Amino acid sequence: MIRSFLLAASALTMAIPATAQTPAPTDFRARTPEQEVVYFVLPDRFENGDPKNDKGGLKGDRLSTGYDPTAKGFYHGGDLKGLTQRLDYIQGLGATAIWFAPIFKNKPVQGPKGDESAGYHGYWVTDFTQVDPHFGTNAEFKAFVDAAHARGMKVYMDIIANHTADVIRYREGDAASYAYRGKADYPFSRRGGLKGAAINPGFNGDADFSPENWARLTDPTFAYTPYVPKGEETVKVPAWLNDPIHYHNRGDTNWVGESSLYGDFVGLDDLATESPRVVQGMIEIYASWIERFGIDGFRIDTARHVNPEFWQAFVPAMLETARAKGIPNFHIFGEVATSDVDPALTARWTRIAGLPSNLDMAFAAAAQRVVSGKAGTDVFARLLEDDALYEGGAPAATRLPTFLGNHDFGRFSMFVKQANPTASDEELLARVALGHAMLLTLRGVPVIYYGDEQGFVSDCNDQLARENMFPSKVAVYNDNDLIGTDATTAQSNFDPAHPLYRHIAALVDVRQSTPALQSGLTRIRHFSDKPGLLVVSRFDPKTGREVVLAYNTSAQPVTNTVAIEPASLKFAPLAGQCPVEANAPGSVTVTLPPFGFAVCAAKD
Ligand SMILES: [Ca+2]
Ligand SMILES: [Ca+2]
Ligand SMILES: [Ca+2]
Repeated sequence: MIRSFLLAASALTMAIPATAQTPAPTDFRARTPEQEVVYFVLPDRFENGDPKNDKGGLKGDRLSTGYDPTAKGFYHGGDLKGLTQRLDYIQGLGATAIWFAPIFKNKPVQGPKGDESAGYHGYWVTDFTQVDPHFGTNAEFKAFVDAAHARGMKVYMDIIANHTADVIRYREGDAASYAYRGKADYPFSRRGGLKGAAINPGFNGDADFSPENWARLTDPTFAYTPYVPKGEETVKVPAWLNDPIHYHNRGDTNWVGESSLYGDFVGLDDLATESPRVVQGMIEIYASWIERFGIDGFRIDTARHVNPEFWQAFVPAMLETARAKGIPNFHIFGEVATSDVDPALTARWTRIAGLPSNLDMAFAAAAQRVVSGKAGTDVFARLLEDDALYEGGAPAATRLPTFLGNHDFGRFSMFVKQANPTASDEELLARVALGHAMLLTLRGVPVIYYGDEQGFVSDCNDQLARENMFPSKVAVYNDNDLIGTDATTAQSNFDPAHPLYRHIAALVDVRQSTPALQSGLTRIRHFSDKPGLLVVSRFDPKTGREVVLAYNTSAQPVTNTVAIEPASLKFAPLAGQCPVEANAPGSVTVTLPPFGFAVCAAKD
């Protein structure tokens, strides 16, 4: 079995000739966002550099420490020291920037009795000013950032302003079911609903952002009666976060309408992000990480669950702080989550919230459908045409972080496998490789989800898509059949010889030596409503020279004539099988094997 994997692997790599790589700007600060290739990692699941911090300095069983390496929902021991030790591996893949899940101090364990899990993912913050002891110390974070910078690599922090850990409870109801209480039935002006006593006199609603107005909101009991349980009164840092007045306190979100902005995410305390105190507090928290550590960007969690006006204030403050620190190309990208091919949603949030960029959820959804053969290549054509919707238009779309799968939705290989349950290992490898070829050559900033380059295949989404790179003790991970290797997640998987690692590294070389693939705009050339050929052109931003990109999403060979620029008469193959010359000015014939792709640069 392994033999055929290796044959497929060498075929993949052979398709891409070695290129003379243009050196990246020696000053990494000078690189623009679209010049990066991002590697996204969950520190808990990557490498354990220090077993002494595995329990975060806490004592007791897993419900106290959060540590249980046999359970998918608990800490496994990975940390910043481990991440720092593996920078060679990450850089060897071609990544120029690392985005890591939040490393702020979390509530170690939360959830209803019998259904607890740990903050190993980092999204349950209590102390926004320090590193979680499971991951190390602030000094170890500095060592990590400095080590990355010394290699010319950038560091993107994952941040949250929508909520804190679940600490606040309500006197009414049951913690497992705090139903959402909306503004119509529970206005700010009455205690506990329309029949309640008048409270907060003069408060003009939360769309009046003036400090004078917010000074009149003094009583947080309009919907529920919030309180902080004994022993947790000062658990949040900075201290202002411990006062329930700074939260929405309307119960759990049902993800629709008003509750999408105001509701608690399964209990996570939803901040009143309309309040000028909260805006100022969050600006201070995150400006401090830029100032103290000189990081290079933010990925913003749950961005669409915060009112756009918050981001309109927050984003310029962060960019200004970064500029003052000598970081001119600070990148900010939001999570506007959807599993639909819905670029309008992603684009809308660049317009209403002033977010410079958003994770390209539509790209991931399109890649999952198109490369797995569930949809025609027309889905990608439509996606790319909709680039005009973004604030700043198509040039802004070149800065969207694109991805194939992630820690929430599941891995790309899982979608491919689900759509092709009887596919051979060779076919799965070929489709996954094709997906990565599209990710690394189409417009956007490619984000590689850690482990994809080792052929990891998640069983499902969320916890099941967060396998360990270091030896795992989780049974539901270790029985997975990884793509392109006979290895399992029970062993260490930092193999630079894995066919997908080599495939990605080779494509990154092509991308980094071809400016058209970084910031070039796109012209659609060929697509259909069935699996088959997708062809687009991208253009060198300085010379205007064309690069033709072709992908075959079908299991059959394809040949088609394709319209191109009349000036593009001869081609150099940067990857795959390219035509030598045009048929006539304005026409070329593209031929690709099943699941093949080609990157063809017009030349003199
Ligand atoms: Ca550790
Ligand atoms: Ca919210
Ligand atoms: Ca809560």
